[in-house]
Amino acid sequence: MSKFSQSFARSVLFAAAAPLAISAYSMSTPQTASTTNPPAAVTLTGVVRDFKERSVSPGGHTDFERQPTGGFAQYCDNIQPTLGADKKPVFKGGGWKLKTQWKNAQGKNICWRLYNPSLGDVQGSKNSGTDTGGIAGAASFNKWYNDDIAVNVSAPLSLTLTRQSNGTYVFDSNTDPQCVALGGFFPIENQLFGNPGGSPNRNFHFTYELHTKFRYNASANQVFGFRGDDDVFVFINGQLVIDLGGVHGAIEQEVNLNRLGLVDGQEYDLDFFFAERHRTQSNFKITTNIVLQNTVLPTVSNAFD
Ligand SMILES: [Ca+2]
Ligand SMILES: [Ca+2]
Repeated sequence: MSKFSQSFARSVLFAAAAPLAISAYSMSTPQTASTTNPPAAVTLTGVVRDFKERSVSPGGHTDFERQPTGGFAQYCDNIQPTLGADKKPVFKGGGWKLKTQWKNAQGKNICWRLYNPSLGDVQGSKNSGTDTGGIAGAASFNKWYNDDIAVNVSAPLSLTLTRQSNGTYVFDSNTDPQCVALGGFFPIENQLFGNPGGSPNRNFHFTYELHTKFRYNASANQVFGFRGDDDVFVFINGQLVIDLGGVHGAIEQEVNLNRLGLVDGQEYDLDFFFAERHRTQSNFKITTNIVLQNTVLPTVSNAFD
């Protein structure tokens, strides 16, 4: 069975508010952060927003299939380091094209903001000058994760993270059967705005947001990692901890929660924002040993028949 919904079948939960609910959604009671009896899978429900590329008129969004001035690459520091009061990321600009990755002592890519030489981190480097990474500005970025009938259409979308033998929870478009069959992460294939043509003719150009919470366990070495393309921004406790901005191939970055000054045993938010902006690939992999729980689902524009 696929780990994400492509069919948007009706479900009881969303029948009143959103006919385009998803078949993979679980009605089970919320998971608890028990480490003695961890769930075999965690299903998270977020909002997918479909867009059309910038060359489509009318209705194309200027940031989709926009090549950054400095070329296709990872760009950082274009988003405000603190999540907006409305729980959405805020464009800042003044960012830069990454030259070499910031890494932890284990050689894993980390967010430049979390660099801590006392932990054995390796300092990365940036190219000179500023570059927004193919984002026109605050007004255009604001549409990425907000409904606007002029440029997007939204619907609920669930992802199921499956517990591995090593205790981590994974959703990976490289192994999910439905993704493998489509050649990548295309959860709204032939849905919403439909496929745009081009090669391959998949429904590129969409965003996905997830709002979750978890309980911090200081002794559990809790880690959240993402690998994919294009932009990904992750906030924990409202602070930017993964910054994979830009239009690029699959890139990995992870955050260890012990870096963040959290209070042991307290509950925190993890807010996740993804954007698929460019052919010809769409990759998406979450790896975490955190038992994430759903929080309030943002509203969707497809909430009517
Ligand atoms: Ca699209
Ligand atoms: Ca892409």
